[in-house]
Amino acid sequence: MGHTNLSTLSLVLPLLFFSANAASEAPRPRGVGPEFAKFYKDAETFTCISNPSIKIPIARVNDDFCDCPDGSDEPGTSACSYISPLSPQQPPKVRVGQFVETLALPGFYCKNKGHQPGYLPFTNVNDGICDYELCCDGSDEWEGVGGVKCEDRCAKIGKEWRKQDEIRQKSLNAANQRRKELVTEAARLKKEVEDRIQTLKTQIQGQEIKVSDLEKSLADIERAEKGKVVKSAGKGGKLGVLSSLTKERIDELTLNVQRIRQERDAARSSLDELEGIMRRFKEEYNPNFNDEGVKRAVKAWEDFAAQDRPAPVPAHDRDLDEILNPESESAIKWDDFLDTDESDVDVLYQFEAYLPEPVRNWVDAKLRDLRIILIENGILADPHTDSAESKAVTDARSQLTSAQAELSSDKTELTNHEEDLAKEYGPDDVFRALKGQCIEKDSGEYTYEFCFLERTTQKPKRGGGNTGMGNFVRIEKIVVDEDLPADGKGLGSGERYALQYENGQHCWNGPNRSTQVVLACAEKDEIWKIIEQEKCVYRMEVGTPAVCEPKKAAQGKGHDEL
Ligand code: MAN
Repeated sequence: MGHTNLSTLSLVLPLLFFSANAASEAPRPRGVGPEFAKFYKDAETFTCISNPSIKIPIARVNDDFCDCPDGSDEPGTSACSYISPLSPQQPPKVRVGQFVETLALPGFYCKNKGHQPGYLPFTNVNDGICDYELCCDGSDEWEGVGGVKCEDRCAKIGKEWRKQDEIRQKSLNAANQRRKELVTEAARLKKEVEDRIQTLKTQIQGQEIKVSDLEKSLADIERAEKGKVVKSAGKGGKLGVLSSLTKERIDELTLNVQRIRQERDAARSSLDELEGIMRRFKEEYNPNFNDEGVKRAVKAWEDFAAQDRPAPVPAHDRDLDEILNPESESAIKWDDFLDTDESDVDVLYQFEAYLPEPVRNWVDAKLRDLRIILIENGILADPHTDSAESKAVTDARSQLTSAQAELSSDKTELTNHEEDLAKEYGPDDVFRALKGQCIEKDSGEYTYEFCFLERTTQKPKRGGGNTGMGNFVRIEKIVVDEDLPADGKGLGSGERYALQYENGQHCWNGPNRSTQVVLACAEKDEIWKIIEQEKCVYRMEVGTPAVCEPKKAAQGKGHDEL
């Protein structure tokens, strides 16, 4: 009994409780249930229940002849059994304009003392068969048709039924208890999601502020960096460029002066040598030879020597020595200009150093701002345009990037949780507690697996890959009408929850596999049956406490409608 479809089984016996005042009422005609007694009170006349205009003498009640169109004058015989039975589940089919009468009574009332009273279809009254299932007291065969005599078996049947009912009730209670636990667990899981959403929302608020602070901080650092001067020659402001160019030019000129001085010294020594030669020539030649060429040469030399030419000034040479000596006092200290952290503007505004500290700070800040404005407006060169990003900027950027990544991952998680909260999780959200839980059953060549709200799978027993039979898409409510098997492991009749799984593995020459999982109340999660309704379209029948309905089950033992 442990795995019985409990809510359905509780409706198997169409039994009624005795009404509290049944014993005090006057005796009723045969086959009349206590709730219809009031229609049979008049000692003279009977009024057809559904057709009050038709009245008959009381003697024609149960005279085995059908007088009333609703059969209410024959509660204890089968005389009116040809009339459509009163069935709340299957109302009579009525064609437009056609009046089809239905029975006013649910059937022949069996008192079934010692067990539960019940109604038997009128066709079964006096048909020569003891219908112990519905009429354990045998009162349906009161006429003894064909000599049949039905003993009263209610004591035995009632005892057995009560025993079974106790087991059933225990199982039902256990199922309901399990369902309660599932609902509690589902609520806890839902609360967890809600709490996480709250945490994420607060976290996201904080992260948004953090990101905007870091964005601002990065912009500030980038801006401040623009105000700094680059050390390398030629890249700074205009003064830096000028210094660099000047140094190059002066180095070049110095080299040339050195070279020209060497050439001058060489020329000077050649001239001295030639003058010496000429002097000796003049002193040593013989004027008596009267050589015209020699005379002309001596004359030219005398003229040359007589010319007034400036003598070298030693002071000029000293000046040149000074200029060419990089170690001299007056040499320019290029490193002071080129190898400095200070910007052009800093250099220009060294006067700050003479100011009192607060004023100096103020002036410094203003000057930095001014420099930034000048850079941003293209008046001063931006020293950083073609240099690598500074560590401060890189660090600020990486902090910003990781804060942005955190924010975006939290936002994604929040969206997922919010979508989850909006999802359908069945009555009392109960399936939330079962999501992802799987059960299996062997059937034919395969083991079938069903996972709540996730997927269904076909696993070949003789090896090979699994086949996806669909992924969960939605919860549906469907009406089923099936005979309940003796062990109760089936759907029975009524509204049932069904989980629809679609888009499984594609079926060769067919659709993508899909599964409808129909659920009915049971004490434990269990696959009862798997059918391939058409090629690659499957149906599973599954028992689970998740779909038990405590209220209905507690009323349990009768037709709800009576
Ligand atoms: C496999 C199984 C069957 C299905 C066929 C269709 O054998 O999935 O259930 O009918 O493929 O080719």
